[in-house]
Amino acid sequence: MSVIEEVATILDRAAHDCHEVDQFPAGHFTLAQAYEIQRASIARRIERGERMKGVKLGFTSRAKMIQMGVDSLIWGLLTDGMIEEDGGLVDLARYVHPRVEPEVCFVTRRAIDAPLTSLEAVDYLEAVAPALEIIDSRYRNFKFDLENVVADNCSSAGLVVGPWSRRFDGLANAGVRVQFDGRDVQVGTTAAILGHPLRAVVQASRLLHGAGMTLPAGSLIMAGGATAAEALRAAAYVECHVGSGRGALGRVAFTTR
Ligand code: OOG
Ligand code: MG
Repeated sequence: MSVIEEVATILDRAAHDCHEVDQFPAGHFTLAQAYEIQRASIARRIERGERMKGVKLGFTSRAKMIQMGVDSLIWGLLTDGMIEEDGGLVDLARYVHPRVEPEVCFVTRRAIDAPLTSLEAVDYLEAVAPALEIIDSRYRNFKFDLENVVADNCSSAGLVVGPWSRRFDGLANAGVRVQFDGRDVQVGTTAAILGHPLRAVVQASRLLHGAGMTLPAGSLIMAGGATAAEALRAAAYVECHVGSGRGALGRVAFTTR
């Protein structure tokens, strides 16, 4: 078996059965192979009936880079099997050691098949929403280096998307607040995401182009965590507000059990 298939099988099984595995030793695979492993593990999910839903970016904010000790932009693939309902109940038994982070999610209006500029990006988008990403590294103690986290599909596990709107103007420097049971656990701003969350769309378009992939219309693009991630615990009401006042993007929430 190739290293791609070997690692993809181990990581897919860990995600599917909710157990931790050791990081692979440095040099076990290259960064380019890590992206191949990511695709091979997604292929297994597709074989089980899941559908491609879009892409996510990782380490688009300093807060995330510092928390995890990785300072390169990364990207992963999203499937419908990862979607949790806004306002719903999230069963932590589906996860290994989940954390939550505040994000902004876009849905595309046109297929993205070429690198876009910031000016063009909005034309390709249908809507934007406040979102919460539930990340869940399959590696022991949530510890990894760049190659390992990419192979593990950038810790992708769950996502909760709030109400869609076309308030792209309100995105530049909107306050971001994550609360557990009404108490702030993380606060930040959307400006922490590459200076402006629309830059995440630009970056996604470049990365997709580099990988020879087209993102179909109707796909999600998760822009990356604006603050450090927070460990989830059972029986918590988790809420995220993005923006305030009339231009606010709104809120998204779930309860854990
Ligand atoms: C890797 C995923 C990073 C983000 O938004 O920066 C990510 C991790 O932190 O486990 O999703
Ligand atoms: Mg994220």
